[in-house]
Amino acid sequence: MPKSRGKYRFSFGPWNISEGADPFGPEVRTHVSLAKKMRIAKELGFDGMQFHDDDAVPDLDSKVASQIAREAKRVKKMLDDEGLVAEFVAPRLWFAPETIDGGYTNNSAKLRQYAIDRTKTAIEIANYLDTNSMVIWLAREGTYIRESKVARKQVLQIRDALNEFLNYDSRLRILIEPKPNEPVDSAIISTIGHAVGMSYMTDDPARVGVLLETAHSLLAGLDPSDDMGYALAHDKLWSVHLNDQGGLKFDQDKSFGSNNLRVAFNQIRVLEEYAFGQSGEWIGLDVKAMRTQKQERATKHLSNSLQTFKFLLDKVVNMDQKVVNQCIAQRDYDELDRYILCHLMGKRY
Ligand code: XUL
Ligand code: MN
Repeated sequence: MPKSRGKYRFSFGPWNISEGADPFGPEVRTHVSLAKKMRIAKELGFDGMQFHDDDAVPDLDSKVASQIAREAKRVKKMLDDEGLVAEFVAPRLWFAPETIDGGYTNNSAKLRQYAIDRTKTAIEIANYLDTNSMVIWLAREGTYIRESKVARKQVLQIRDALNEFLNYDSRLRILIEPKPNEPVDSAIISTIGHAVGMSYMTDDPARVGVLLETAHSLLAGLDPSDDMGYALAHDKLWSVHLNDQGGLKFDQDKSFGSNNLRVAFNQIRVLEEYAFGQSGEWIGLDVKAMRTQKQERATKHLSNSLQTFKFLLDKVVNMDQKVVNQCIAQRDYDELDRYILCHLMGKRY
């Protein structure tokens, strides 16, 4: 039986076990402590946790450096005790009043400085958690109305901010997570192509890569496996947020493979061809429980996604490459289509 070429390690963030609030209704489940989330991660077979800066140190903006250091070190100890590691820290640049109109691209110089300072604090927290990876989701870097900002300037402001972080910490690696919209109407770094392009604009492109989220590619009308292939061709796909999405709606963060198994299969096919994970890349699952899910069963989105990944990896590894090659040689892609569907459905071909 062929063996998998990839080396897969799995992670999720504390926000992936949530209370179920949405824009139209309040929380429907009670808060689960960080310690309990770590225990759940370990029990479900995950290897690491992802953090927003204030997941690790709540109410960050009201604390002084020594207090931040103390609390971050406590989280590192909790991780150690569970046998988990931190994959990355991401600055939460979309919540504070200072970031209402953007972080690095805010029209106010004082508020842009807030975003820079906050990010430097996130880098410090990453160091305390013993990771040199920082994910930047550019949540509010875009526009609600075009005339409020100048797109070219925004791109350069983001480049300048990234350079400042690269110079601030010589070990830092930055992973840009693009998303085309939500919360803003139109994001300035909206796709993987934009993010890869941005990495080459920085002072040290070797330390700037990307994180691809399935739903974000789908929201841009793109195929996530092709987007992965693009980033992999640049050796810049350093992490993924696997999930799923039912078309051009709000960002749904559905369980991996739950909407379109074949699209999920192809993502793993592309990762496997690259031997993803051999250089330490992670598989993150950025999935949400349905709001209808009861408290005691609100981790199934995580275990389901992990199970689906493993089942589909088995499908990828056991795909009959001879049949595929034959169909390609004969340019009989309708036959290839039939083979793939039979394979996915477990039917005799
Ligand atoms: C937003 C999103 C974030 C990032 C981390 O859509 O995916 O959770 O993954 O900041
Ligand atoms: Mn994400």
